Amino acid sequence: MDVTSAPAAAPTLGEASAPGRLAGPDEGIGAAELALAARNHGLPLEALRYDTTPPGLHYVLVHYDIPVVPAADAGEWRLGLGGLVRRPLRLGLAELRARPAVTHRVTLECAGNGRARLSPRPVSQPWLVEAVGTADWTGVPLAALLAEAGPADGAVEAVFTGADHGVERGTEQDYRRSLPLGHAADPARGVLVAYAMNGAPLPPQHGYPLRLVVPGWYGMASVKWLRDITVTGTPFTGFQQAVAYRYRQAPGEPGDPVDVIAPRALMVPPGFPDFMSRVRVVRPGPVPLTGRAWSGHGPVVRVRVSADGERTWRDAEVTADPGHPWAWSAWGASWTAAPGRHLLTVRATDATGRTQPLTAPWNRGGFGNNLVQRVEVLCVP
Ligand SMILES: Nc1nc2c(c(=O)[nH]1)N[C@H]1C(S)=C(S)[C@@H](COP(=O)(O)O)O[C@H]1N2
Ligand SMILES: [Mo]
Repeated sequence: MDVTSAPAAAPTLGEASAPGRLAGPDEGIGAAELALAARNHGLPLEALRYDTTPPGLHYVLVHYDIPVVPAADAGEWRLGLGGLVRRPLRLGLAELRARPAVTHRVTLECAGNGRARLSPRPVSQPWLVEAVGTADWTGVPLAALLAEAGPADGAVEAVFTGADHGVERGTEQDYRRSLPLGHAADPARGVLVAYAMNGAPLPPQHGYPLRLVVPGWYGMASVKWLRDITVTGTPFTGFQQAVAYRYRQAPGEPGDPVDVIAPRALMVPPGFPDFMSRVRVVRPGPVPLTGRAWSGHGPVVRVRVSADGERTWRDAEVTADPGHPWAWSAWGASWTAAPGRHLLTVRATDATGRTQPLTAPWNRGGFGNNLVQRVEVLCVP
């Protein structure tokens, strides 16, 4: 008798896979969320000082495992571009590098940024506000590759497949997302097939050896470890497009797609922190307030700061760099601290008039929560 034979009911992937859920009223961050938070790190807010984020300080979000691609094997990597095209392509890194290269400075932000502050809290990667970073991404314009391949009649989307594989809410999958062809093939949208970050090969966690970078859209669109682009005649309905990354109030709704980044300003926390509470300590007198602000809808035209719990506001100076339309802008304001407890708030408004809300916008996935940032400061003589 074979004692190792399977029991009557074979296990299903669903058993390995946690359903999407909301935390209970008093439920703190649990071990599963901690496990995600320990893998996927944010930008330490003091690193907002850098125009471009050093790679180790840029936020990281990975749904499954980081594929291990030794540099010695990267020469074997092939990017396929097929489907509804007249001339399918299969390109190695050397062939991509031989094409005209462009560099775009792009601010990436995770759509789940702000999720951990929601109530009830969607149980997932528990970002506070730090899921952001800005880098100089170098590669080949996606529009140029698509023009080379020549989309055939009836082509509507380009679907991007990463080399990472996992299971999510019971669905086994390669990480995959799409863009409308009109977006993907438009050189003005700046979508890149990137092989370098800040002038060096992509680090493993950011997609080595190849990734997509979609300026102005939340990070989920920028598929890492890119191995395949398929042009299709129907809109993509895969998990990361039609199930995840939708703005929904209730589970059954189709929801609206999560796409363009909503405006947000963040400040470099002033003074110095308490180790555990992270409360900021400053001395009485002038305290410079600085930070960054961005929006995928257009340039940030106004940043306002309040130092009195949002009773009064004043304008910060915003310095946009017209040479980098997809990167965050710097802002600065001065504040004179007096002994006592203070609440600092910062709020961005973009050229379309979109502004950050004073109460958190809630949805089931915890996406796009661009609530104003509030920083508690203790001023001690
Ligand atoms: N292949 C693949 N691409 C991916 C992901 C992933 O899990 N697998 N995560 C996406 C998400 S949700 C975000 S926010 C960004 C994060 O990019 P970064 O880690 O380089 O900051 O990558 C996106 N691209
Ligand atoms: Mo994300």
